[in-house]
Amino acid sequence: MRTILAALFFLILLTVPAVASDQHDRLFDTLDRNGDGSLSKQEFRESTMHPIDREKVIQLFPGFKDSASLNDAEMRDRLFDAMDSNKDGLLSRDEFKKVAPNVLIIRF
Ligand SMILES: [Ca+2]
Ligand SMILES: [Ca+2]
Repeated sequence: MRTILAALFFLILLTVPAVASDQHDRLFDTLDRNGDGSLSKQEFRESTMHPIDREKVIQLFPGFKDSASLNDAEMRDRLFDAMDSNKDGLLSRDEFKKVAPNVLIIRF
């Protein structure tokens, strides 16, 4: 019995991140309105149904310590630039999934 419980527990541990990742994929697809596989700044601006968790942003990007006075749209633009690690002006799926789940309040 105990073995079965342990096995179940492991199964749950293995499944949960996969499910979350799948949801983040779907969120990315929802935001990618023109379906070109990357998010433009405009597409990311429209993700306002997922508010920014400012404290988490500051934890991840210390440069945001002075961002308290920014409004939500300005914050989103600046966050976009911070997430765009290869600076090509677009968020790839990887760039998005690396940061967005930590800094956006995502309600599925
Ligand atoms: Ca797009
Ligand atoms: Ca990029």
